[in-house]
Amino acid sequence: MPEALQLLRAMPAALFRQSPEQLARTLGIVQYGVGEADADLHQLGIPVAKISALPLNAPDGICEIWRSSLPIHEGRAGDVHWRDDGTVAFLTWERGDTGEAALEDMTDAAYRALFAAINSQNHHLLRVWNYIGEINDDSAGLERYRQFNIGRQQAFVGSGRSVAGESVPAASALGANGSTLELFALSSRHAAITIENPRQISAYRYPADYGPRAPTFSRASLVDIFGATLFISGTASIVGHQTVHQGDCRAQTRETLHNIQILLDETRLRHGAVWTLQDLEFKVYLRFSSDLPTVLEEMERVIAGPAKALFLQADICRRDLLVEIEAVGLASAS
Ligand code: 3EB
Repeated sequence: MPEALQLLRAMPAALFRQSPEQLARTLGIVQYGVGEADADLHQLGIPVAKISALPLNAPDGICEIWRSSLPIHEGRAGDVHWRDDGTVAFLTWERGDTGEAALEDMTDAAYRALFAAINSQNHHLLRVWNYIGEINDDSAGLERYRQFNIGRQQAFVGSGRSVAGESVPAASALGANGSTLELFALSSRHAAITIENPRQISAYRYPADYGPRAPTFSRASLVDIFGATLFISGTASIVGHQTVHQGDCRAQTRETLHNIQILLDETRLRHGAVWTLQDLEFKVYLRFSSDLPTVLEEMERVIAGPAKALFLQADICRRDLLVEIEAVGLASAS
């Protein structure tokens, strides 16, 4: 009986102590921060996404490990490296030296490569994580997050994909160091159901105030990976399309968790899949690491207990956002 998809966290050094059997069942690794094990991790032959967002309280870096219980196949196409267990795949875009390429073109190329890899497996795109160097900086008169949105939407359209509604993946888009783009994703043999938040305008319908092309992501995606599995997009203190509680990190955290609770309510009411805030695996991005105690306190209060969470320092795509929270609801292993 195959078990559900697993998500583990470990120090980079611990990855070398995995048994061959554990390595053989590892779909992909995400390494946050920079640590001594950096170069070596690639020797494991597993797709590794190196994300420069800094983990708080983990000076040596921290890794996320996506693990399966089924035999795994490995693949490469262009700059995309993936591992697939027949139901779900972890994919990374591994273009190292992107030199002087404009962000819009780099994003377009990355997404086209991702789509080509996914199409070759007859998979559906479930969830994308995007980390954009200097995300809030302007160049050529346009904020880099907005340039990214142009390139992303262009790749969807150019690849014959819809930029609104059911097939749009869940996503996060955060800042990173340098001028590059770091990207990893999950895809599946099964199509996902997308979930929108009735308190928020769908991001793919945001007005032009937020850039010439709307962001192409859904608020959450729900898919059957040996049990219902929920991917909640990066969620922020946004109501309608507007940021609320500017300058107040505690209130932004509360509003964000409320938005996540609404997504859980929608998931339960429309699709009968039940998670509580206590069940979720969170990833929390803080613009200022000094806000950590405030965010921790507010999360514990709202969640009524300790959250399973990884905290990272990263810039957030709107300058007025201080915190963004994403989550995964895993299927309970039976
Ligand atoms: C928001 O709700 C906050 O561009 O892929 C959250 C998740 C955000 C994903 C993306 C952006 C993205 O608009 C920002």
